[in-house]
Amino acid sequence: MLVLHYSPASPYVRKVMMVLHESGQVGAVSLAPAGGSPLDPAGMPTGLNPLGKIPALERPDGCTLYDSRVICRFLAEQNSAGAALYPAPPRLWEVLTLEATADGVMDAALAVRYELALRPAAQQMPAWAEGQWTKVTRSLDSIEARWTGHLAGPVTIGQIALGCALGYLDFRFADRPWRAGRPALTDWFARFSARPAMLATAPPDAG
Ligand SMILES: N[C@@H](CCC(=O)N[C@@H](CS)C(=O)NCC(=O)O)C(=O)O
Repeated sequence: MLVLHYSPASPYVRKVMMVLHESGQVGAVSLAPAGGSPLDPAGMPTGLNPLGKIPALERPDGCTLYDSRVICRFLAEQNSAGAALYPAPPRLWEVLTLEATADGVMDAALAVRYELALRPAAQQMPAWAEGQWTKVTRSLDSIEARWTGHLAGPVTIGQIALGCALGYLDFRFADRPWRAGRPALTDWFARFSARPAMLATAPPDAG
C-alpha cells in the first residue's frame, strides 16, 4: 500500500489529500504522521526525502515521491477522475501556472511563519518577513485581477492549490485578513470551501 507521510496542518499535504478525495482514492493510501521544521527534523521522513519535508509518498515498489506537485500528478494519473484535474494543453500550462502561484503563496506564508514562530524575537527581521508577505498579497491581487476565469470551470489542480493556500492563510494568519478588496476570490473560496474534499481536509483548530 502507498504510505503518505503527513500532517493535517500542512497545506502541501492538504493538496495531496484533496486529490485523493476528488479522485476517489482515499482508501488507497495509509497515513503516517510526521512533523518538524528545519530546526527539528527528527520527526520528518529524512530517510525517504532528504529535504526533510512532507508530503512524501512511499511506494512499496518504487522510489518515494516528494514535493506535492509530483505526488499530486502521480496520483491523478491513476484514474480518469484524477486525470481530469489536469486538462489538456494549452489550458494545462495556465492551470500549472496557477498551481505554481498558489504554491508560491504557501512558500512565502510558511517562510513568514517560520520567521515568527522559530526565530528568537531579537533575531527576527521584520523587513524580510514583510517582503515575503508582499509576495502573498501581490499574488492574490494578480489572481483576483487576471485568473478568475480559471476558477469558474471544473475543478483543477490549480484550484485545489489555491484552495489550500487560502485555507492556510485563514488557519495561520487570521490577523492578516486577505479578503478585503478581493471580492472575486472571497466568493470563489466560500463556494470552493463547501466541497466535500475541502471539508474533509480542513486543518485542525489553530489553537
Ligand atoms: N515544495 C514542497 C514544500 C513542502 C514543505 O515545505 N512542507 C513543510 C510542511 S508545511 C515542511 O515539510 N517543512 C519542514 C522543513 O522545511 O524542514 C511541496 O510542495 O511539497
